[in-house]
Amino acid sequence: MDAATVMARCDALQEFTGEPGKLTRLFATPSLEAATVTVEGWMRDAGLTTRRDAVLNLFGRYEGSKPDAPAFLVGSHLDSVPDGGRYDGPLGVLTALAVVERLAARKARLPFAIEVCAFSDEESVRYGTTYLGSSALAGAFQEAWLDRADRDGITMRDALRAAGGDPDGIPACARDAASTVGWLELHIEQGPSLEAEGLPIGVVTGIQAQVRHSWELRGTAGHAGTTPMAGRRDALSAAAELVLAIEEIGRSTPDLVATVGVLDAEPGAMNVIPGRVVLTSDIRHPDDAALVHALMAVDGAAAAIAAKRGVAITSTELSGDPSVPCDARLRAVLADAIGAEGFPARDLASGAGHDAAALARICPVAMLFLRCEGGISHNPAENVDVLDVAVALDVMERAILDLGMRP
Ligand code: HGY
Ligand code: MN
Ligand code: MN
Repeated sequence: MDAATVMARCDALQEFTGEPGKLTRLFATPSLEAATVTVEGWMRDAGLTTRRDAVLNLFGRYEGSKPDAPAFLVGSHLDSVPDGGRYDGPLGVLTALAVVERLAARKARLPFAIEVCAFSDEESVRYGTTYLGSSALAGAFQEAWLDRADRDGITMRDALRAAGGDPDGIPACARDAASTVGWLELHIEQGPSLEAEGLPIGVVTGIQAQVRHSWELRGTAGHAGTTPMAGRRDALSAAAELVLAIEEIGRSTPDLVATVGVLDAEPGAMNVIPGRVVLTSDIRHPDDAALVHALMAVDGAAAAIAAKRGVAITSTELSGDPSVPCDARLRAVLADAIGAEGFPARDLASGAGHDAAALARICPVAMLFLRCEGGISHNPAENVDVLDVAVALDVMERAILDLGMRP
């Protein structure tokens, strides 16, 4: 399969969305199921043996030279952020499938099987759990996640059942390390470096640490017209101060990024002083200790705002993922493949989280980044060049063949 087909398939998956006119494909929804079924059809057309697991992940297996050989995993995720781009996730799944098709066409006999993985949730939009699909595969799924409710009050357990998953079957999703050779994912860079240097592709050195919290601010609701300004316990004004404090800690701490992406004020009427606010924080740093230090600074800022304003501020950790280094041997194989294709092997750290962070629990992981236009992602303007996708296919095919030859 060539790069143009990969691009056309990314376009085709656009139609599967929960928000007409935008790409919003969330965990355990009809749009995700439709996209997954479509990819499964492409896998079967390519001669792969397919299966689904209890958390709706899809796998397509290409056998190695020996039956029941351990598998090298390649792929990415099919879910998206709200109003997202068409390449974040699907490009990794479809380039993986294209490479396996090429290997099958050349009747490559590898000492390992290859499993193309299409994970059902990496973005964590619906339930706030990072790497849900790959965590189940890595045996790191937390049963408590099943009790989490989405914005409509639907628990993950109920949503999973309704979508054809099996909450009771999740422990059986776990793969053991002995049957897993490694993980390779192609993903758009979601940043400006490769484009700035005129390079189509890069090798990921590692994934930075990230911690996400939900914050609740409780003040006193009141009448906007009759309540004097002095003495108000306005939860939204307190939240505004906390948002700016988090931003300032992000700005003043080298290499730290800090984002408040969601904020809901209650009761949400123009003439009522907000009594309650819930907001989220997403804070990341390449160094685990530096991240812990930054989180302490945020807690300190929250405590000071609470004391000054008489607003109760509490936080709940939603997810915490340590930094993850990519495997040195796999990185070297990828760098050799990029060099053989005539490009310098540029190393890049990943500011974004990826399924590799979960899979590193059971196998060596590696990632390739692909240049993306303007470094734009999590945005419908997300775009890649078909020529770069062609380079990626050649690099991935060469790397997997090389791995098949190396002991
Ligand atoms: O949030 C991230 O870094 C990824 O896009 N899930
Ligand atoms: Mn992604
Ligand atoms: Mn993403």
